[in-house]
Amino acid sequence: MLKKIVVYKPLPTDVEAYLRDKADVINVDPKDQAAFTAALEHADGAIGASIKITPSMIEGAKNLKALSTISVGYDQFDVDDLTRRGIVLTHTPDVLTESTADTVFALILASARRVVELAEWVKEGHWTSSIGEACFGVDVQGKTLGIVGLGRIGGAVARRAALGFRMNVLYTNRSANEQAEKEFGAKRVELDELLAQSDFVCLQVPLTPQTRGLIGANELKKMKQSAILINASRGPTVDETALVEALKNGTIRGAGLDVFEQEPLPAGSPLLAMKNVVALPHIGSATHETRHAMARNAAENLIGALDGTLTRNIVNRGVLAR
Ligand code: 8YV
Repeated sequence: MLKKIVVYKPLPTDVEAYLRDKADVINVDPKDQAAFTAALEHADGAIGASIKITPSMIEGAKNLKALSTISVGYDQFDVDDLTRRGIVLTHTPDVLTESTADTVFALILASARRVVELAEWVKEGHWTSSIGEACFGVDVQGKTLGIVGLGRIGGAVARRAALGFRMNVLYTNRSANEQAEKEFGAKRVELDELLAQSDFVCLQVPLTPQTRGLIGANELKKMKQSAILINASRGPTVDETALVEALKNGTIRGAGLDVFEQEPLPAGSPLLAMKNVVALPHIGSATHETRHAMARNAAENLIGALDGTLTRNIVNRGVLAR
């Protein structure tokens, strides 16, 4: 009998066709939580993204064997609970590394050179004579970039920084990244030293209980007054209230943000009114090519997990040992 798969995010046509060829596919809109939970009750697997899946939502899902998230981050899941239930969780690292590193660099350049602010200024008709100091930004090349969390994406950011922009790279990580040290001259330091020395502080950590609120008022105070904070990881790694204060008081120069405590960013957020903030709508991996590759990868992960042939992209390998 064909396996039943719940699809809770629209998929590219060819990816959906691939799944339909191998399984019974049911599409649901996860905003209708009752319908979503009911569909999961009969499912062997599910694929989607950007929705929290709680233990109570899968309590009745007795056949569920695999969940496939179309993302590298898996903070939407209670991984230990899934492991206890014998449900494999798969994700999509690697395919999004380069486009996400591009987004990080776009934020670095846009914040330093005030690209968004000045482009708006031109469109509003203010460019009436040759620009002066009031429109100047700060250099990126040759500066110090501090990367908090040097994994796959952090490594791709370090490569752009060192080889493309001749930046000095500092980093923190649970373990040393020998490749980045050798190839990009990256230097592993304590967080305090990274904060004190970097011109750009870039967060590249997953959201875990340990990284929630990692950058708060104390950490922002340790940064240079001329420094810029870049976050394209997860919003809650930064205490947003403390960040707003720091940006208002000139504790730091600016911020380039792709992620927020609450997404979409509420219309009343003070960040929206700040000239020294570049705010993007969580576009880290959002290119046609990468989003397609992620969907394809996630679909293959799901089929592989359901037929027991998957060997990579598994978040909770512990399930396989059971
Ligand atoms: C999106 C991401 O959140 O991969 C991640 O962890 O943050 C993103 O690419 C989204 O889930 C993509 O569908």
